[in-house]
This record gives sequence, structure tokens and C-alpha cells, in this order.
Amino acid sequence: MQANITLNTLAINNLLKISIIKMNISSFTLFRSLSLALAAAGALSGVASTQAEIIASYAGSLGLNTTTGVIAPSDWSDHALQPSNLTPSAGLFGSGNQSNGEAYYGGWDSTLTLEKYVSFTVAAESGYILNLTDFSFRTLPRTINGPVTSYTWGYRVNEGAGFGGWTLAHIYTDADSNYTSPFAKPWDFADFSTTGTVEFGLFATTDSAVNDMVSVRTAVLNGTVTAVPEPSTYALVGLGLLGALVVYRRRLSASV
Ligand SMILES: [Ca+2]
Repeated sequence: MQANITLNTLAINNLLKISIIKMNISSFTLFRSLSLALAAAGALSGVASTQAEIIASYAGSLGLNTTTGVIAPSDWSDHALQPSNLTPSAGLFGSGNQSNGEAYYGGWDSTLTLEKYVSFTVAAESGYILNLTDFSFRTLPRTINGPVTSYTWGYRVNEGAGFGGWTLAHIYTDADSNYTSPFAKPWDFADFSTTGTVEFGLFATTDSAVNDMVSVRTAVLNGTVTAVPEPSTYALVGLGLLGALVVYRRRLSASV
């Protein structure tokens, strides 16, 4: 962050020097106005380069309700509101095992249906924006009653009741079924930013027995949370440039 600002400062300072020489103006007022604009621009450029961090994290070993399968968030970002619990929708049922850190969800169908999912929501605090980059999901290679045939995760923004609006990613199929240890499956979706409420949901299919269970060990959403630049910051840049223009025009008329 500091390096970017320093580079910008050098570049703009050089531009300033060249401009001042060309205009043959050595006004401190001009320099002060442009410096003010530069400082505000520096503040803006610093906003976008926050380190990547965990936006929301769930683990069956932490915060698991073993009779419902609901998992409370174990970690979330500064300036994000506390994410909701990871919760099965109507039509599914959940349970869990605290000793191996797994939540179990049943009630799936043999084909994907948008009415059944396990999901959580997350949003930024007022004045902040979520910049979401990737997601990972960890499950256990065990079958309870019957095999899970696919895992699909999706996200949607500002959706209330209803089952639409999902951007889905099929992240596991039978082709991966030879695994022998717990696995994490990353989902590197196209980065996006929003001040809205984002819901992440798991959709699964099983080989048709209603009691087949999906296990969830962890679910982690990554990105950054950054401040929405305040209008006053933009206003400061504008004022600085306006001041420089006024001085420049005065000098021009004075020199005629
Ligand atoms: Ca990404």
C-alpha cells in the first residue's frame, strides 16, 4: 500500500514540476492546491490494497449444534457483520458429531433441486464493501446410508424468499469419488464486490435414498472488506484541482 502511494506521489510530483516549468509559474498556492488533491488521491489509492482475509469461516469442530447440524461462524472479517449460522433449509434435516467435527445433512434428492440447500449469509458493516474472491469447502469421504453423488455450491446477492438468483458451481462429482481422506475443494469464482447481503449455499445430490447424508467439516469464504470512499474524499480531490485551475487562469490573465 505504502509503495503504491509513494510511486503515485513521485509520478505526480514529476508531472507537477514539468507543468510548473512549462507554465513558468512558481506559485506556492498552485503547489498547495495540487498537493491537497494528491493527498486525497493517495488516501483513495490506499483503500483498495487491503490484505486478503477470511470473510466468514465455519468448522464442525467449533460451534456445531449436534442435534440440528447448524454451525455458528467461528471467524469473520473486521468490518463484516457477524455472518449467519450455516443452516439447512426446509426439506433437509441435520445432525452432527462433535468428536470428529462433522455436520451431517440429509433429505436430498437424486437430482439437484434449488429448494434444498445449506447456507449462510454475510454482509459488510455500513460504510464498507465486501470484495469476495474465493471459497473452499471440506467434507469427509464417508457415506452414511448411501453415497453422495455431487456437491454444488452457489452464491446470490440480496435475495429474500424464493429459490432463484443463484450462481452455481458444480465442484464435486462421482469422478472424484476415489478419495480416501478428508478433502477440501476450492471454488475460485470470478471476484465481485457488493454492499449487499450475500448468501452462499450448498446443494447436493445422493443416490436417491432420502436418508443419505452429506457431511460438512469446514466452509471458508475469502476476500477483503474495504471502506467505501466517502464523498468528502472525492470532494477534496475536486477542490484541490479546482484551486489549481483557478490559480493557473489568474496567472494566465496576469501575464497577458
Ligand atoms: Ca476469484
